[in-house]
Amino acid sequence: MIKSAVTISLVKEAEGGPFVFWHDLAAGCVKAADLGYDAVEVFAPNADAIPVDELKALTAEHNLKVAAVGTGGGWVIHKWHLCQPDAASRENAKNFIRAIIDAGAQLGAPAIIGSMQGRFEGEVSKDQALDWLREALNDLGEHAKAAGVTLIYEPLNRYESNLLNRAEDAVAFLETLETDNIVFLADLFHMNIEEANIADGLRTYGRHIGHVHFVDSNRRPAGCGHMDYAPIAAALKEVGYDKYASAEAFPWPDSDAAAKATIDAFNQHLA
Ligand SMILES: [Mn+2]
Repeated sequence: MIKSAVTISLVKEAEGGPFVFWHDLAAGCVKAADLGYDAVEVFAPNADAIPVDELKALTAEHNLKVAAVGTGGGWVIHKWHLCQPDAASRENAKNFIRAIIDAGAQLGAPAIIGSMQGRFEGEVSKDQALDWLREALNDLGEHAKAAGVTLIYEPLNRYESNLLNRAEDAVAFLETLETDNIVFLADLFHMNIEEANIADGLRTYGRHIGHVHFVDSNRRPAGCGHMDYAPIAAALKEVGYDKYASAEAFPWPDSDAAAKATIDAFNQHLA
């Protein structure tokens, strides 16, 4: 059975971004539980800002899980990523992600590498960037495995990264990794831009899908754009997907309405 989750961002610098609830874990957990969500996905500025004990207490009180933790604060706040030309920035990016993997693992939550993958530009060739990404995912994937969690890699659309935009390319890249602990995040907003057919893209990811960002074509909450969810739901069932569909969407028209719209769409299509 697919499980529902909703995002809570604690990152001031990310305001305006596609997260449903903002700045208040306790309030977000109350609302998530009231609407019947199974879990929350937490985006924090860094590992130390993930209040592990508080989150354990809140999720226990409200019968929620932590679906995943984001790592994009390293990019949003520090402009670090895994493919920067200087080794020190790449190392900062890896250390930043490693610490979030460890914090998430204490909550049973895998970390997501999205914007921290970076891009190739200037003096860095695509092959060089992919080599650095491969090395980082092998290292961080094994680190996550030792901590008892998977590591989630999120292919992004062309306006956010020029590394691996499509399912076919991402799966081919996965086959070159040494670690077996990387799973894909199928973000329906990114896939709507890049895939010829979203359902086919989900079948290409197949059993490697470890997380879904459940969102509409315009990054508004599911049901507020022109996404056709019936074939998407059929493809997810076909590949046996049974993890989280998480609302990573703009808080449109506001946080509460976005959370309600998403859980309604989840119950209609994925439950
Ligand atoms: Mn996403």
